[in-house]
Amino acid sequence: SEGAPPHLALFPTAGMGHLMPFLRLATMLASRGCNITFITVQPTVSAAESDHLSSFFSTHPHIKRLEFQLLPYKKSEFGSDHDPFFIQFEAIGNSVHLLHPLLSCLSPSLSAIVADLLVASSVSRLASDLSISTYTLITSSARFFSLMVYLPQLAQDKNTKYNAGGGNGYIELPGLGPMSVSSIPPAMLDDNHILAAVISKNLPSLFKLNGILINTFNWFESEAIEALNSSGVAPHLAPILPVGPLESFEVEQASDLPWLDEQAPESVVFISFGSRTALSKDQIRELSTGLEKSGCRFLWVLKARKVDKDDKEGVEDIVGESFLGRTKKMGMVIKGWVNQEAILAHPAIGGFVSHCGWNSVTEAARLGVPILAWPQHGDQRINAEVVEKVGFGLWIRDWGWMGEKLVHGNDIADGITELMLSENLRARAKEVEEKARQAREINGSSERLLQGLINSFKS
Ligand code: BUP
Repeated sequence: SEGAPPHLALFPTAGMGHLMPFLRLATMLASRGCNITFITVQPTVSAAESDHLSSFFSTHPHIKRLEFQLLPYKKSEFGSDHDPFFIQFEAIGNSVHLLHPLLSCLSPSLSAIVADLLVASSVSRLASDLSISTYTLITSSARFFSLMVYLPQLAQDKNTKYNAGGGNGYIELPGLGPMSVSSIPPAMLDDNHILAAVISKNLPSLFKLNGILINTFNWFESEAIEALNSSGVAPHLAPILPVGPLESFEVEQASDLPWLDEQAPESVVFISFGSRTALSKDQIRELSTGLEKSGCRFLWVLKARKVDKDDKEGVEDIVGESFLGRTKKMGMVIKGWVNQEAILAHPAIGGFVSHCGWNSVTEAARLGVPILAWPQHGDQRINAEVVEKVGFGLWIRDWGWMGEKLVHGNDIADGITELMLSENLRARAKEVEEKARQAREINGSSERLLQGLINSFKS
C-alpha cells in the first residue's frame, strides 16, 4: 500500500569502517523514498569521522542529523586495553538510553531503527520501549558474522579441535566447512578482552531483532548466507538480508590525482591498510623496499598512527627522502584521507594491496579490482578467506598477523608482481564486478530485499 514515507533512524558506532556503510545505507534508503534521521555522537575518536560527518550533512541536507553527547568517560572495566575505538564502542553502548527523549519526540514518528551490531543490545531495549522495530547492519562479512554468532557454542565445547590443535587446528562451522583457528582474531577468544565483551554483550539481541542487514550479496557469500539462513550456525536468528554491496554516497567523483591520470591502464598498484591500522616503522621500510623492487607503479596511502589526530610526521620523515627521490616517477606516497572509491574506480589502478577491512573488500568487488590480501587484525583474515574463495585475490598466509613477524621486501615484491601480472585474477575481478552490478539491478538479489524491507514499513 502507498502509505506515508517510512521514517528510519540509523545509528553507527565508532570508526570510519562502521560510519561509511551507514552513510551509504542512509543515502540508498533516502533515494528510495525514506525519511532518514542519522544519529551521531559527540565527541568522535578520529578527525576523519567528524570531517566526513560535516561534509556529508552539508551535501545531503535532506538527511537529518541527530547529534548527542556521550556520557563523560568512565574508566573502562577493561582498563588494560587502550584501543580508543574499542573504548568508544563501549562508551556509545553505555549512553544509548540518553536517546530515549530525543527519539520519542521525532515527527513523523519512527518506523524502525537500524543500529550497528556493537550497540544492538541497548538499542533493541530502547526500541522496544518506543515500540519501533529494530534492525542491525553488519559491516563485516557474512562469514565473520557467522563466526561471531557461533562463538558462544564454540566456547562451551571444551574439547573442540581448536583446543586440541593449540592454535594450528580448525573449527567446523555448520554449513561453512573448516575455518582455521589462526584466522580467528585472538581478542575474540579472550574473555577478558574488551572486544570479546562488547560482542558477547550484544549477541543475545540478534534473536530479538526484526532483521539483519549485511553488506554482502548472495553470489559473493552464498555459503555463509545459506548457513545463517538455514539456522546452521545458530537457530532462531532474525531474517538475514544481504543488501550489498552498498553504493557510494559521493556522486561519482574524479580521484583528484593528476599523476594517476597520466598512468597507463591497470598499471598502478594501490596500497592501503584502512583507517585504523598503522604498520611498524620496520614494516613500512620493508614495504617501501618491496615496492621499489617490484618495479611497479604505485599509489600508497601511508599511516603511521592508529588515530589520525596523532599522525603528525611528514611522509619524508617516515619513508625517507632518498626513497621518495628514487621512486619519484614510479609512484606516490600520500598521508591523509583519500577518496578510496574514486581511486579504485580509476582506470589506471590494476591491483589493491589491502588489509581486507570489509568495506575495502566490497569496494574492490564492486569496482572489479583484484586484491593482494594482507590482513593485520580483527575480522580481516576471515575476510581474506572470502577474497580467496571467490578467487579475485591472493593471500600469502604466512605473512601472519600485524607485528607477528617482519615480512621482507623481496617477498612483498614477489606478491605484488604476481598480483599485477595475473590475467586470471584480473578476469575474475571483472566477473565479480558484473555479479555485484547484477545484485543491485531492479530485480537483483540485494535490491529486491532492500525494496521489500522499505515496502514492509509502508503497510
Ligand atoms: Br584510510 C581510507 N580513504 O584514506 P575498511 C579509507 N577510506 O576512503 P577499516 C577512504 O574508509 P574496520 C582513506 O574506502 C572504506 O570505505 C575506505 O573501511 C574508506 O577498513 C573505509 O576497509 C575503511 O572496512 O575499518 O578502516 O580498517 O576496522 O572497521 O574494518
